[in-house]
Amino acid sequence: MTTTRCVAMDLGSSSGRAIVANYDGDRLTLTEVHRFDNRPYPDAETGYQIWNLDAVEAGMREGLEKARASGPVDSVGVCTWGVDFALLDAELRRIGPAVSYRDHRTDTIMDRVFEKMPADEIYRRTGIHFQTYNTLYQLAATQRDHPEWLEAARHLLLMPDYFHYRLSGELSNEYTIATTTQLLDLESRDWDPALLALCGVRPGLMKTPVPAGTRIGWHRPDDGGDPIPVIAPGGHDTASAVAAAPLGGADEAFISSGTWSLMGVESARPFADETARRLNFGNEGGVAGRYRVLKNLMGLWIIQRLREELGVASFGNLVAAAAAAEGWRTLINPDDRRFLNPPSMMEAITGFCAEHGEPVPEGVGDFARCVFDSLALDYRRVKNELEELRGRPIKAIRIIGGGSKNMLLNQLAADACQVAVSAGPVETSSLGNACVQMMALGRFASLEEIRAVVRCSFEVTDYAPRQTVPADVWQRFVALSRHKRAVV
Ligand code: LFR
Repeated sequence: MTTTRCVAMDLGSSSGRAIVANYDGDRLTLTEVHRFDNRPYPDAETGYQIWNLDAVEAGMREGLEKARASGPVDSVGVCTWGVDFALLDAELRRIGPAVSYRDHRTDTIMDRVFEKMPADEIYRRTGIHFQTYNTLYQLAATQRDHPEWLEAARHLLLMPDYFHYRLSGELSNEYTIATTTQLLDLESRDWDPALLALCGVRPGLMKTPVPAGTRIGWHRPDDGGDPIPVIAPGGHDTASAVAAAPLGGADEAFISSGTWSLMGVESARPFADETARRLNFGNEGGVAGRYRVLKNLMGLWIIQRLREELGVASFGNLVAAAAAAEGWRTLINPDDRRFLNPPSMMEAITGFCAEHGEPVPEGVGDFARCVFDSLALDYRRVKNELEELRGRPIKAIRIIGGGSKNMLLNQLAADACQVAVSAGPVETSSLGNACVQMMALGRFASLEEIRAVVRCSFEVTDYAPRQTVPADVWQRFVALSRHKRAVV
């Protein structure tokens, strides 16, 4: 059988990667051919935290060249983090910087938006969870601070759409990434004009979203080589990750674990009733018409920032120190707003402890352990909420993404949630990205087929609960997790 070779551009909020996926009709393999840093930095002109889109584009082009140098490329597609966007003018030039969702410009804007349309109404229309950084609020901040950018804009492209445009010259908006904006009508799957008006966006700035798996156009290499189809995967990295997650049925929850922990279930129908609204579940659009009924939890971001601040050489050292530290000693609410982007993560944690009477962590191990313990308890909170929402038990949890390599956190998740946890594969965003391209090329007929091949191509590790969480620890966490959440 012939081999299909697709390039997944997996652009994350700390690094970008070009990954070649190979499918020989039997098994899938992944090879990383290029990796580069991608971090927001302060813009000299506006003071905003912004992305260096030109550097990302250069990294992406270099990655594609390396992929071509190593063999024929059947197609290429880009997936990225959610919500951030670029504005283009009538000449297709960028207007203003691409601001990062971690910028503080949206800190107080939600209430201003709710004055114009109540939160319940926004949820009823979109079925999307409230997060300070959703595109809706970023655009409201743009309208407040830089209305001239919106005046001049003729196209709004989410990050994957922008890079698809740079590769192919074609303008498009892809559905899964469009759902992260909180501007899409849940039913029609098209932009909601009333919501666009709310944040000063003229109709026509975005195109009707195309489904994942749509061929956007062609990339014509500078050296005159054969044109390469540019195929939109699930443009949202989480959509791509879940597409490749070998889920074991409707009652298995996923946690896509990386900078964020995205926890939820896959569903054929959205959940946007009163319970879903009260619990703030989002219905992000998935591949093949499915929904990801999920929440964003602060995830490994806190630990990434701590590692930098504490000067710990490797992530493994940090996990080892945490494993040796006392469990359930200090608890935090990882979703507290202060952790979204503080000047110092250590100070943010000690400040939280002082305010809530939690013992202050005393060394690297204590700090890291407090984050892992608290994340595991957060998983339990969301598991309980998913059970309330769906009226049936969650029977198992699958952890995918880079964070699934963290054996301590995997075990803590099994202990806190008291269900079996299965960890892996690791590179699910790239995998799902490439597999959806392969589906568009006719190599796979369905998500089920993709998942069956993923299952026999990659290792997973199973964890069973080993201990239970003391009742008083859980009560403490519940009390702490009620306040000032940034993301859920
Ligand atoms: C994960 C992710 C989340 C999104 C967050 C910010 O990489 O895409 O799904 O909420 O980044 O965009």
